Amino acid sequence: MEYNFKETEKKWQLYWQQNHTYKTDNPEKGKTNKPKYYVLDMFPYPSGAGLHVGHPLGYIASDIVARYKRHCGFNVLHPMGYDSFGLPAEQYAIETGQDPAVTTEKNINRYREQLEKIGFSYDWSREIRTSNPDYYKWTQWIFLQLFDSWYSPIVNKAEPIATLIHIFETSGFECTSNVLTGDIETTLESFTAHQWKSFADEKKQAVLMHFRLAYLSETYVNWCPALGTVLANDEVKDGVSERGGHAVERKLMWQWSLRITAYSERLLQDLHTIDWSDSLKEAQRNWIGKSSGCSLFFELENSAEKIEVFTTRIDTVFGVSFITLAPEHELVPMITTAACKEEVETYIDFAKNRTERERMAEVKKVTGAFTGAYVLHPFTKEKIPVWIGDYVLSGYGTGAVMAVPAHDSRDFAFATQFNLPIKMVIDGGEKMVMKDGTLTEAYEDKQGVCINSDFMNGLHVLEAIEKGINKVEASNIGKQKINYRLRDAIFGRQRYWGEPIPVYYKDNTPYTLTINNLPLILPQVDKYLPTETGEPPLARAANWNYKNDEGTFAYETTTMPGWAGSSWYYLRYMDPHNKTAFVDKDIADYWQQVDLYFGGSEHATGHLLYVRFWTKFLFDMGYINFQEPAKKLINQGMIQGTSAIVYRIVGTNKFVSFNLRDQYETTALRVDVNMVENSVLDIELFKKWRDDFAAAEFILEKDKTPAPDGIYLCGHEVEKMSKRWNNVVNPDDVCDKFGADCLRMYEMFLGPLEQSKPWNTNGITGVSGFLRKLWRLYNTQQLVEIAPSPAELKILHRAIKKITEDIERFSFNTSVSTFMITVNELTDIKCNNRHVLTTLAILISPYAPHIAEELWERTGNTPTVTKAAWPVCDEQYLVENSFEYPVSINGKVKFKLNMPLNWNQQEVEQEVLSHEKMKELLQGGAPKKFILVQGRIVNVVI
Ligand code: ANZ
Repeated sequence: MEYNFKETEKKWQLYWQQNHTYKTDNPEKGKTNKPKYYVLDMFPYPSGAGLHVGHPLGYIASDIVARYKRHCGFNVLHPMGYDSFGLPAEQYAIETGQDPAVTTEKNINRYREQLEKIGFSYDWSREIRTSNPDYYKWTQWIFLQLFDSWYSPIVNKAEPIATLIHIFETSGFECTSNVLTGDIETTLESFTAHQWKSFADEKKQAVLMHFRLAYLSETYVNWCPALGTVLANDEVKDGVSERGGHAVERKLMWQWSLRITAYSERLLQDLHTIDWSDSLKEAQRNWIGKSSGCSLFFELENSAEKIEVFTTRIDTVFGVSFITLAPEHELVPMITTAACKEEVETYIDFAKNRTERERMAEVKKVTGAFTGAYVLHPFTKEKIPVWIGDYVLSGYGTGAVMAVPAHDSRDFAFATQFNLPIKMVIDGGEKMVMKDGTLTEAYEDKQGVCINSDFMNGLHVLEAIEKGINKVEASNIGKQKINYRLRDAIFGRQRYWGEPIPVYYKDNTPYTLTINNLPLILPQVDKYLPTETGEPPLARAANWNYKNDEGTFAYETTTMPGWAGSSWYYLRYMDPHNKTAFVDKDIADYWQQVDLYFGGSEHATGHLLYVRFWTKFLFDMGYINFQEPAKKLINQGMIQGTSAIVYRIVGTNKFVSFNLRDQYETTALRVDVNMVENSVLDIELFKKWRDDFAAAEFILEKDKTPAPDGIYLCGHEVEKMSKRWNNVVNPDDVCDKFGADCLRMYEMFLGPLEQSKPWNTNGITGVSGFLRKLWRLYNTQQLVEIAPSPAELKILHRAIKKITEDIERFSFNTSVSTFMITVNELTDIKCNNRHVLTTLAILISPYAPHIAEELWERTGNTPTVTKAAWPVCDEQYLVENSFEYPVSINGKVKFKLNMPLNWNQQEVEQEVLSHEKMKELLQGGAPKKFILVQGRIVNVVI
């Protein structure tokens, strides 16, 4: 009887569903509970396209670990859900007028169906959807907590805003001290406790806004007119929106932001505590971008104002030949002289439409304008011109640089462009690129000694930096400073399909709702577009207002960004139906961090930074007792598509096969990969694929089978799996054709999990053949209930050892080969031992759970194999108990003979001398001496 995967897979999927096999229990109070293990996949955004074979790669790996850990006796949390708010659903809504809630639901159903087919062991009773009001009630609640908190530099953690109010009430605020502001830049003026108490509520709220972790402020944002929304820095790639590739410009707008920058240092330091890949940690480190240096004030000529710069290279201060301000710098309008006004304004206009990234990336295109103003050098008192240039970013440091063209390449390019002086102050010896005694490019190395630098002359760069900072502080012209590149996270989107921000406005002052008013349900609107006056779509909602005793107030109309719901979802899975808290504290104490998190590395500076930030905040507030969301993280590689290519002879409807294509002038065309098997095109399907190919003709490879007509061979290209390239392979189709177990094993077999690799179905038949062979091993002979033979035990325990080690180190591809070898060896020795085959069923169950259940049942066990204890390797069976001795005569090896290692001299001698070959060699003579070196050699002296 052949293996019928269709029947088997259906049978067990139904069984699991009906018996709630994968339901995970929360700990019971007062009981000793099983140890826990939390394994999580990044939840998908349910797009209209459904899953392709690349998506399940990580899900299969995590499922193997989840199943394995259950076998090992852990209480395993392995949930799945949907990140269901977001732009694509909304774009679709705009195009078709359909409610995104409806299309999202439809997409989710399709995802669920696809996931179920692959036999994942998710506890579906814990499913969450970020767009579900029961869920986003708590996303909104976390927003309220952020709004009601500030980051206290005194205790170095977030605290309720009430503690700050208390400080204001008792001691007021001193703007020159950073006791309360820490690293936060603020324009807030000092006030006394007495003044604070006299402030109107509106004023108090405005002051507190400078401290709240969720705050409203007027900031420059990446505005994408085509999408009608603000985008986060990580959603802008190469100056255009990551989604859709639309132009992005800078715009000053009132925005909600989250003060992630308060956590910069902790986000950086705690990277040491987690087991994430080095490249991912490096990406976060760079994104946070810590740099230490100092601030320095330059006094303006003929003015009481000063320009403050941030520099990491105070050692070069005597090389400053101009100052560059960001075009947005607040002093620009004030200092620009009448003569320069027009040029400066034109330039500001030009710079406005360029994103930060463009500005940083375009080193070659140097632009700027002279303000007409001068500052005085703090040490030499020399007059130095002030320019504006958009290579200086307004949001970084102080938005102003002291330009040292000899030692900074951006300043060098600027000086060259505008003919400004270049003064060398570091002697880097031969490493400097010179022509006629002048530099041809900036010498940027932090190596060399100071020259032309007054009190720093002769010092090495690093010594000079230290001495320079000391001098600056002693002279009261600046101070030591640490800067982070990380920006606060903009939290409002001018879009419909997101969580409403639970805020209403009274006289332009925002007030938050209380928990009793949550969730603030996303209202229905007539269109998913901005209003005629440019307000976000929520402004269209009829009768959508906040009402209390004082009156009726308008709600905030922006919604939360796509990353809000995913910043805490791992906590909700622990306690998904809790109506009174986002997660019960005891339950969170039990499950703790995610032990193993699988997901793509593209989330390095988005989701993975935000989820760390929210975790730290919730920890600070005492809601959870851990500071990092995931102990270990694995980035699975991408599965690329293998596109299939046919070659059309130019000007005809004739297609030439791959090996013959050089004889013609052709154009390449990507065909649907589902019409191609082992590179051979199914011509009939191709003709039906598109009307214009119905009458297509073919030049075939005649020498290839099947004769006599030959075959059409396609060419291949490895590229992203996408509808655009016709190379999408759907997991449902693979399941229908080969079965889910085969898909699972094959995806693992493709290669190391972390590597990207092309999907190539050529090898899948091998895995499918293996499963059939496995089936036959259990189904050709009557199973026997006797003690296993040493040979059987050896094969079995070797497999136990190898598979256990493989899973422990996430090397899933090597396990698949081990299974193949094991099944071959057991087949060779005609194993029909019930004990051995029962154990093998457990071993394979994480990888191929359906067939494993069936084999487990057929070996006389009661379901389900998923609950069976993981077998333990007994090393004694692996010990070699026989040896293939080289048998020599007078030191020359004559033949080999396999003998048990525990035989004594007499037994060995008897066996060797009675062997046919030996008798032949001795020709009746008796040996003079018989030498045995145990486990090594036998030598017969004649
Ligand atoms: C003088 C100098 C001389 C600098 C020199 C560098 C080399 P990181 O390490 O990235 O923090 N800078 C400061 N603020 C800036 C802004 N808003 N936009 C663009 N550039 C800015 O870089 C710090 C250095 O970047 C600072 O040190 C400043 O240039 C520049 F030989 O000051 B430096």
